[in-house]
Amino acid sequence: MNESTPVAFITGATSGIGHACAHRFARAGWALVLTGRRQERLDALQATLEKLVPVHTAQLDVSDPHDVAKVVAELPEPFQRVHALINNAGLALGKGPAQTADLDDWYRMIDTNIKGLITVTRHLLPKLIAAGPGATVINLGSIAAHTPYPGGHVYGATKAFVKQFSYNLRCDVGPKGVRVTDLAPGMTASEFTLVRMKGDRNIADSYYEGTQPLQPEDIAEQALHVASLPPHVNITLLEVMPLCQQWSAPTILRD
Ligand code: NDP
Ligand code: 8X3
Repeated sequence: MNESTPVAFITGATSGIGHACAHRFARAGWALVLTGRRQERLDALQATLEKLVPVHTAQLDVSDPHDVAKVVAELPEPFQRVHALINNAGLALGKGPAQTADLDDWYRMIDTNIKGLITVTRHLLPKLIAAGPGATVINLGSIAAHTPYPGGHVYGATKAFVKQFSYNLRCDVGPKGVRVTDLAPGMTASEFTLVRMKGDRNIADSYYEGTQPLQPEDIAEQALHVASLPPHVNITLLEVMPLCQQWSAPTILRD
């Protein structure tokens, strides 16, 4: 692998936005570290994308700190110069009211969207700083970070964390040449709703009916753009919504 080939480390590359980022960055010539829990999907990605660029895959549950430490420590030498970290692994679980929510769902969202994201970030920061200037951390936020909705409770709160963490992180690593972006999509057609609705395909499919949601490729295009800008340009927050969606207006709450 050429010394100057940039490396992108993507979490949650097995589906949706992470999967689209893997394809888009490969087409742009980036070498890839692709991670996720589903090994068979990592294998399929490797078989396809290795035809274009060097690819290293690692099964990784971001909520397991030991797993994260091991995967980063065992990165093969050419993949250690990480120029872009795409902190994409994340999920929502449940959309019922807070008072009946499953606490285990809440803990899993926090363990994945917050604890997982900060753990991966902390382990990779020295490598990003070494690869800079112009290295980039792209954290997948959401419009849910600032738009409350019924059933949004902990999911929206985890994404508010992602936004503030991104801003604070930039204060520390910016002077070291590392950019940080909160990439915040609205409704994007992926496995997100299927996961949120615990595998209920009828609800998941009907969610997008009669709408034109963003596609994961739309967000991947933005991620590549953010990571490819001149090193002195830092997109701090990039919110992207489908034209059919809007932030909710204040509404009357009724029991
Ligand atoms: P998908 O469900 O399609 O993909 C989620 C990815 O995250 C999968 O690859 C999954 O891989 C991975 N993942 C989940 N939990 C873990 C874990 N514990 N460890 C490692 N990987 C994990 O959803 P999206 O592509 O839509 O979601 C990607 C990101 O975008 C998330 O952070 C989400 O919150 C955010 N987002 C999504 C929006 C949408 O409308 N879809 C809108 C705004 C933000 P595997 O199961 O193999 O581990
Ligand atoms: C996902 C977007 O609006 O479904 O982050 O919460 S939303």
